[in-house]
Amino acid sequence: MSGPHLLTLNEGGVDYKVVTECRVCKGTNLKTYLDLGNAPLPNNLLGASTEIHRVYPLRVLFCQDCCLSQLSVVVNPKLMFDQYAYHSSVSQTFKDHCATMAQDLMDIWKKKESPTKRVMPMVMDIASNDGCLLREFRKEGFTVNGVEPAKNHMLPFEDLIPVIHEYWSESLANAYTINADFITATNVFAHVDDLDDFLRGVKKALRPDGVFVVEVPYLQDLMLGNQYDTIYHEHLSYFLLTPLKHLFDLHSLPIFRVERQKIHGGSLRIYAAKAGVHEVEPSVEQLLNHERLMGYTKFNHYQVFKKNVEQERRDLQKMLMGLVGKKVMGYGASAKGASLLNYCGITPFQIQSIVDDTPDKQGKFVPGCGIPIVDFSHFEKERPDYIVLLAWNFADELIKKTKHLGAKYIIPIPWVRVI
Ligand code: DWN
Ligand code: ZN
Repeated sequence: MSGPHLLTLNEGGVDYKVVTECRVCKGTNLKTYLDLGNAPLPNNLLGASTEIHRVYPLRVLFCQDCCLSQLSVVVNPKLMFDQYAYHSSVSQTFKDHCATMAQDLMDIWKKKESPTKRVMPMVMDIASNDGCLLREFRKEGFTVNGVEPAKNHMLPFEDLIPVIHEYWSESLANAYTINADFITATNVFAHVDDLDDFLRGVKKALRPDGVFVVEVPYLQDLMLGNQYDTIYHEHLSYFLLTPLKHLFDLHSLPIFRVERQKIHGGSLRIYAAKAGVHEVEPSVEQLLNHERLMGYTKFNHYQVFKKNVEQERRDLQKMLMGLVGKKVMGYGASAKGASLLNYCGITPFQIQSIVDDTPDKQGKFVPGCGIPIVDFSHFEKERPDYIVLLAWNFADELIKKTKHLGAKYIIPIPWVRVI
């Protein structure tokens, strides 16, 4: 949807490519089930509301061969991730999730019986962002290493955590002797175009009996929770277990356990290892059956999503138009927030500003809709009548921090409501 300052699409330019084959199975049986129009890159925040920026088509395709949902274009990752405004440590809920994950992996390590077991397990976190998960691993007693392309995510020297500032790839794995007991990749697998190269690198960097742990937003939760706002250009793939199993089998890295996690509106955590190392647990077959029985392996199942999304857009627009004249602020200048605001055509006319506790985002503007991002003190100064929770996945945490303001809350997902 067009916001106030959009440019036209860069047809034929070099900053994105059009997807013609499925990134998992290489099939060409791809069918569109959702078109969200043209959208800007949600974390490429603007220095001024009038700053020029580009938009790209935002369309989701379903592969009728392996059931992977994927965007119809791939934007050059360097445009999105060389500088990355998102800092995962800002959320306490996510920090707690990381602490639990570190304990879970340490439990696996403690139970492991092997004559070649190290004293301290070594974990490498791919796309380590601001080191949120690495710090929790270190507290648990792991030796830690990070890989993170964003140049603005250099960890302070005092942290003593080595980070390779590159994009993960097979050639990077070849360039270093890594030999990790665990490799983790949370909220990055959906960002990756060449998953084959990524997995070849993982296989190379993992010890023979090492474990690879991936967390991705789960497509079933996205559909059931009407989380259309989590569709944006950073997320190239929307995963079910079905295509993930297909992909990991192709690389002889069988998934031996799968868990559903609550984080980020519902995620899948999968555990994989080299063939023959771990017995495959029943959780894998159970979830595959569930996806099939619920209809997720058939295109028809996805067609209702479009109607729900359009209805939600109308409802949000109607509610916000009804509040014009009131003070309405947002909380959480999330990527999903930018996606939602652009799709729904919201401007500073309806939401005057958005508070975000990430210093890198403050003083900037959400691309497309031009809404300013401000620091927390603005809540105290402005005393809003309504706060729109644009990071609804952290609603409890955001409400706890703002309860004293006495504002009403608007939660836009899965359906627009005021509490
Ligand atoms: O995969 C991705 C996910 C995991 O994270 C990305 N591609 C980018 C990012 O998506 P997002 O921006 O939608 O994620 P969050 O974590 O839902 O964003 C929350 C936003 O809210 C951040 O900008 C931080 C902010 N926030 C805050 O200011 N105060 C959050 C909390 C909890 C707070 O107390
Ligand atoms: Zn496919």
